Amino acid sequence: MHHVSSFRSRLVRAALGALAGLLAAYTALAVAELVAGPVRPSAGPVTAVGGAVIDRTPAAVKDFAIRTFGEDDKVVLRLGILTILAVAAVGLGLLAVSHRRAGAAGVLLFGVVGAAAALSRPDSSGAGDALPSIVGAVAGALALYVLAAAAASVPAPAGADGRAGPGAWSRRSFLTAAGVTAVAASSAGALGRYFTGRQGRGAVASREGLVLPEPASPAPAVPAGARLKVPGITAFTTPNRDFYRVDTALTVPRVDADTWRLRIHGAGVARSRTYTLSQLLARPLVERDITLTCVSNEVGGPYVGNARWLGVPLADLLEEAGVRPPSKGGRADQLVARSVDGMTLGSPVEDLMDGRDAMLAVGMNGEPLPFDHGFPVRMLVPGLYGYVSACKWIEDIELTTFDAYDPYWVKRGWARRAPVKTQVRIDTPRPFARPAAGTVTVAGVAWAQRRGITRVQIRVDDGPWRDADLAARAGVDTWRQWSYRWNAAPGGHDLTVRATDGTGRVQTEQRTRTVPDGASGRHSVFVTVP
Ligand SMILES: Nc1nc2c(c(=O)[nH]1)N[C@H]1C(S)=C(S)[C@@H](COP(=O)(O)O)O[C@H]1N2
Ligand SMILES: [Mo]
Repeated sequence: MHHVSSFRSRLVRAALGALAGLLAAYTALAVAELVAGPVRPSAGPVTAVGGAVIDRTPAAVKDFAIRTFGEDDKVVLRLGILTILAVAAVGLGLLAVSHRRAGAAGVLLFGVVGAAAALSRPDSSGAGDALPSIVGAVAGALALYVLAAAAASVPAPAGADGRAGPGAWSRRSFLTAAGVTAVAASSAGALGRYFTGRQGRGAVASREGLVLPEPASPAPAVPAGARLKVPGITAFTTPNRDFYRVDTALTVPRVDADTWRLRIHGAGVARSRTYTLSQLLARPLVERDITLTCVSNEVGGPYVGNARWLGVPLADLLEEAGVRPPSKGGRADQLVARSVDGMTLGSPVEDLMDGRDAMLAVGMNGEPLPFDHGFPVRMLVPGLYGYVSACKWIEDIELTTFDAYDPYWVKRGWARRAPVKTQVRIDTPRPFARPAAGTVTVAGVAWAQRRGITRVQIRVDDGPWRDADLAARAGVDTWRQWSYRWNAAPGGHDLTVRATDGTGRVQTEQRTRTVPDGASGRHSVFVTVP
């Protein structure tokens, strides 16, 4: 009898301790959110730690995460962090029932980790970024201290060894304290989200109020024959909602276009300049269909899209600023674009000024850039992978050299220079499809930005290479659809494709990984014809 009650009372205390730990963690996060909200939402502990994890992820692991979780990788990361926090919170809660100070100190330690993460982020703006984690942790530690005291003094049933000291709290007092903590923390969290939301609403209003000017140079018409009507083929123009998204932002920056500025400065810039969005929009704009590709795209992968972009020609701005390409004696060979979230991307100045349609894009498929894709302004350079060119939420352009500065991805093992490799993808049939015997239309898209696609060939099993039918050519900077009518005989078959670019070069057979400068090799799909 005696042992059973003592065991039960210990169990109750443990449960209350665990609850105290979880509530303390909840309090810490909510208060941190309240502090971060009005200042800098990305300095909140979960976002900061998640960002710091992303920053430190080696190229290969980052690629693995993107491949495995797709664009849900950030949700997975966030859930992972919250899970670890919950487990730690329960642990600290149990500890705190017997060692109150140690438990509270543990919470403070987590605050230090969060603060360090926030300070280590590339977008950190100084010591203030440590505040959300520190203040949150102090609140969490206090909550744990008080709740653990209440949990520890819940009177044990008669005969148990846990003496209820003078002034001991009853179980009901614990529940009251817990309830008060929960309500206070929820209110803090809600207030924090309100502040964050208010900033976001300003940005949303500025985007909704933005009227894009007509382009001085409209996009050349896409020939009707450039869009094939094959079921399952990738659309020539990717709708914004379907456009792939790759970035390190755990919370998508919501930039207010009315207060946004772009600065251009650095080596060879006669006088540094700052532009508002209205100033950029007052310039002659170009509109172009351009295919954007991510270096993390596996052979046959989904991280490529084609949109109609509206933007300010970048070369004009650079020339006005006095910048010359290295081939004309310019001092800077690298342009480093920096975003509001601290991302840095470096592009060769020579490429930006060689006549291609490098631009500061403001429009995507007829609307202002979606927030996910860089509102209000992003860079876009045909022929270069996104990580060396396509800076979203851009706010600063610095002219420098490749010797002097390594941007974000280069520091993490990716190549300094990365022109897009020739690739072709089979969209239909899907891998392991079971098409009926007879005529099967095999189709997909091929891209080699700046060079264009002149030929796509397909091979069935070990047979000869046969020419696929190419859709009409829309331009060297866009992908090109293709199709092939295959007379499918029963059995298992490997379908392999290869493309030839405008220089006459056939895409290499050699398989490489995405790291450091993009995957090469040929896409093939296995199907079974029943
Ligand atoms: N600010 C910022 N810009 C960025 C990135 C980023 O992480 N942060 N990722 C780059 C990469 S790797 C690619 S492939 C493109 C993707 O652009 P999208 O998300 O609009 O498709 O954005 C580029 N611009
Ligand atoms: Mo990318």
